[in-house]
Amino acid sequence: MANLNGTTSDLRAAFLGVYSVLKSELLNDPAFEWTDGSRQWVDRMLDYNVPGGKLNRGLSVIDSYKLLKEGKDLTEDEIFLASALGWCIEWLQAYFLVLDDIMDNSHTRRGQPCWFRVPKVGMIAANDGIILRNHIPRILKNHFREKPYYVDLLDLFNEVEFQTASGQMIDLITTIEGEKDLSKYSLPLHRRIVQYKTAYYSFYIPVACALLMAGENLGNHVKVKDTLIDMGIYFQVQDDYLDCYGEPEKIGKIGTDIEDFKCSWMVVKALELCNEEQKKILFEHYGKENPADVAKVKALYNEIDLQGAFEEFESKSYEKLTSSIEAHPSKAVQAVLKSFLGKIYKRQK
Ligand code: DMA
Ligand code: MG
Ligand code: MG
Ligand code: MG
Repeated sequence: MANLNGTTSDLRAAFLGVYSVLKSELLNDPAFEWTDGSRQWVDRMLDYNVPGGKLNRGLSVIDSYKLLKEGKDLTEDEIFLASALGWCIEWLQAYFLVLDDIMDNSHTRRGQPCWFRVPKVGMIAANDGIILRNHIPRILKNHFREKPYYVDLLDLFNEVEFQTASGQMIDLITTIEGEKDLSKYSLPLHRRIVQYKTAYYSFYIPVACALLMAGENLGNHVKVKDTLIDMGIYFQVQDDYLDCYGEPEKIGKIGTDIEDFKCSWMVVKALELCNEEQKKILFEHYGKENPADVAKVKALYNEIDLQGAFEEFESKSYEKLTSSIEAHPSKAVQAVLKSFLGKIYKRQK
């Protein structure tokens, strides 16, 4: 196995090595009578949906665990276990993304067609999402059953899944056909949506996994959780910004938030900056499939310099997050949080 105490590219290679191990265990799961066809389906579905992202969430379990161990070299076993937890988070993400792309009617993800758009997949993708979700407790059972923190891990994944699905629900019910109402969109509503749909599974769970592995009680780290949630909110505002202004070649997906009438940070901020006349344009054209309507909304965003407003939000968030990080008593915890913030500040993808 490549050395996970070494460089970043070694780390990625070794992390991907653990993926192969976990995948082959799942493809030989004795709880199912496999056929060649079913095994090939799951094999291809996993390769298509699980390992192709930035892997930030997964890799940060190892990173965080290492920092909590204050730089001591990790044993092979610790590296494998931290990687397996990292992959459980990547599996969780794959599960949510496969279903999110169906619900958001998206086109591409990670530079390729969304899974449900692949020929012969279609709505089988819905069940594939359920399969992905069910792989998580199987991985945990295979590798953590005997650990004193096994129950806490199961509970953590359950809680975070519930929070994420609840966030997705409020993201989706604001866009119900016939009930679209821009005047309901506000920063507090946006905050609620993104806290639940993104922050717990993207920022809290990787650190929580590392803390559990290090023998910590999660109840003693509420302040760490609060900082991570704020970081997750900042991360989703970036996602909302990139949906409109990101380059599809870099972010690997084509934005659909304007068409989908999403309660995005962009539209919420625009509502705040618009005069009455501009508001009328927004009310008329937001949430329509037609490219001409989308273009009208984007032209308005340019007119009110929404990019400038975002840059201001970005630097203010960075300052606030930095001081909240520096208020943590433990240097190891500070290092974990700073490493996260460094990875996402001014991200282009
Ligand atoms: C992402 O929301 C949240 C989850 C739980 C997948 P989104 O629809 O803005 O994500 P993306 O822009 O990646 O489709
Ligand atoms: Mg989406
Ligand atoms: Mg979505
Ligand atoms: Mg988005």
